[in-house]
Amino acid sequence: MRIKKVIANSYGEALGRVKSELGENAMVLSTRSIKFNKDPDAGQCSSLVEITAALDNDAHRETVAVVEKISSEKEWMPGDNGGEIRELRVLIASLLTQTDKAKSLGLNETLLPVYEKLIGRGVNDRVATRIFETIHERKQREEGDSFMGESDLAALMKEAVKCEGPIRLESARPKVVALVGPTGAGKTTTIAKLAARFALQQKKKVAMVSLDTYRMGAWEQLESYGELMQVPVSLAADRNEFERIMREHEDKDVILVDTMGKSHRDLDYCKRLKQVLEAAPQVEVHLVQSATAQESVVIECFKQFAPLGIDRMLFTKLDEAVHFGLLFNCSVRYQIPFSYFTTGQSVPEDIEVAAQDKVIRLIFN
Ligand SMILES: Nc1nc2c(ncn2[C@@H]2O[C@H](COP(=O)(O)OP(=O)(O)O)[C@@H](O)[C@H]2O)c(=O)[nH]1
Ligand SMILES: [Mg+2]
Repeated sequence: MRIKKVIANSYGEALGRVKSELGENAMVLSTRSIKFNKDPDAGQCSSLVEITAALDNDAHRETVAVVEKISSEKEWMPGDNGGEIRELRVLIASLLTQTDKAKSLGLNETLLPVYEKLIGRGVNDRVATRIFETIHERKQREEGDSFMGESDLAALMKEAVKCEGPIRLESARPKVVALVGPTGAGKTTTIAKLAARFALQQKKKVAMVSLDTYRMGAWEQLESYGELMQVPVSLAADRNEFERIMREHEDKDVILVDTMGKSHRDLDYCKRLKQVLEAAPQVEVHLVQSATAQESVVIECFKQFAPLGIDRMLFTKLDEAVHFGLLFNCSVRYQIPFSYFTTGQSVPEDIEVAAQDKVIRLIFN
């Protein structure tokens, strides 16, 4: 990386010199205003501008961060000059659009802020890059600058989000749905919400089964919901018991299976769970995760639970999440349909069927 400091009378002049000395791919790392008294007797004060810039083709991401930082840090500016900040942003944005990465993604002045917005909303860099590569390829195929901006981007992203609607009940046999996932993700609460949907709203025959023999209180939690809704709740300690309970509930429309909360680091746990669930060959597995979880933890969970065969992704605690890029990242990475989103602790209200529009709105709004 080549680093260069330039001092000039104005931002425009300093950026012009950066460009001419380091070339089109130069990136601004920091800017500073230097005040000095031209003529102390006359009280005349003037200022110069110092820009530190670097030349590094892979530093696009850092530069995006620098732009964000510059716009949030006003104290380096002489006075509170909004006009100068805007002018500087425009100049920096035009510099950014000249980097190799921006060029390869077709990030012009319209698209660069949209790219930045996606990154700011938690869409990861690799996923965002893939989106803009697709847009760029489409534009080149269609020979024209038909891409308008955020609304087109939203439409394109919508295509990548899969939703399969609510749990579909089958007439021939009970539908068996198991919620799996890390401790505290909201499995038991969500089972109660689903049971209420089916039993109270749709007047279906419902049973709840808990495989959570590990946590004190987990069973009582489900049982008290069962009592309120008049839905039977059973506890299965092993595969034989689970098989027996399945036979007992052959007349039901839907059997909702709550699983134990164990750490995603317990690798044997998934093996044991798989053996038990195999007693219900048609089981539909929903992986439950919190929308507030760290992406690295979410990725680990997908790895851990993958041997069960994950049919749906179910995200909880949307009410507590700040950014929703995680949902989109998971859509692109795993291509598994969403089933439901939960939005609070109230049973049965705080649950909704997942929808493509909702995911996109959450990301952009
Ligand atoms: N804010 C919020 N809290 C939730 C939501 N779903 C569950 N919870 C809370 O998360 C905690 C753990 O839920 P629980 O169902 O016991 O998780 P489990 O260990 O996966 O069974 C409880 O305090 C729930 O009330 C949700 O959508 N939003
Ligand atoms: Mg639980």
